[in-house]
Amino acid sequence: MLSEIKNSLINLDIDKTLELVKKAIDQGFKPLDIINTMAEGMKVIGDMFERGEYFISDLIVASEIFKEVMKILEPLIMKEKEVMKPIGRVVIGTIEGDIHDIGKNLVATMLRVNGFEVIDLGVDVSPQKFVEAVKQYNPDIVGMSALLTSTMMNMRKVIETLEKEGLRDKVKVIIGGAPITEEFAKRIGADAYGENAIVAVDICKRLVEELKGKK
Ligand code: B12
Repeated sequence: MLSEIKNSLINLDIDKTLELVKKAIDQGFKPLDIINTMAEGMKVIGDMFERGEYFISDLIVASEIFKEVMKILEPLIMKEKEVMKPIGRVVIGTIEGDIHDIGKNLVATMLRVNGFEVIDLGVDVSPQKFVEAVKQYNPDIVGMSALLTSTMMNMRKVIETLEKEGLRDKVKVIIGGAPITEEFAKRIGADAYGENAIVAVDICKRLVEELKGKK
């Protein structure tokens, strides 16, 4: 069933993908497993784009399908959310020059489900906008997403701007996105790298604890 979902996404067949996702839910498949399958499919589509087998218009269709599927899955995931005092506050956004938001949205959803308050600044977020949000919302964590090798260096600019404004010690910084690595995170002075939305939750919990320890 999951491989059928992946294939119908790769074939850019929206009707079939939505039908299969609904069927999978009825059959008891976990929303998170469906999301992981969809993410694998997106990777294949990206590779096909790189090989010239798919065009930008195909990527747009694929992301629309992903978003439609998330409209079905998100309420199911949110239902599992426990009512509790927020564990911490996260300001998140896709870095300047970059409009990819599927992964960033997934991270925001998983954090919310797990008790974080999330302020989502959207896409193409400038260093100044990140800094203004830190001043306005006083978050524990700043999360940044980048999908392009040409934009990932803008993450360093955000960290530098936070330093200049004297805000760097007040927040923890976590970064992620397909081209990002642990090594890159260290190099630009981020506190953590999260490979996917699931591990991001545990890392953010740890970062909040570390921040509390400092206060
Ligand atoms: C869909 C897509 C698009 C869509 C985006 C729609 C949208 N609303 O997001 C559209 C069509 C708009 C698009 C445009 C472009 N794209 Co594009 N796109 C993709 C594609 C196929 C999938 C991305 C995706 O959604 N993946 C699914 C999600 C779930 O995975 P994810 O984003 O990696 O996120 C997970 C983790 O990385 C992590 N994560 C992500 N963010 C964060 C943040 C934090 C804090 C943490 C902890 C974790 C985390 O957790 C997520 C969930 O587990 C990728 C291929 C790929 N392999 O990534 C190319 C890809 C990223 N795109 C690429 C390119 C080149 C472009 C364009 C420049 C094309 C063009 N010529 O115009 C433009 C750029 C526009 C811009 N300025 O941003 C290249 C980048 C190459 C490079 N090395 O830089 C890729 C890799 C395709 C390829 N193989 O060539 N694209």
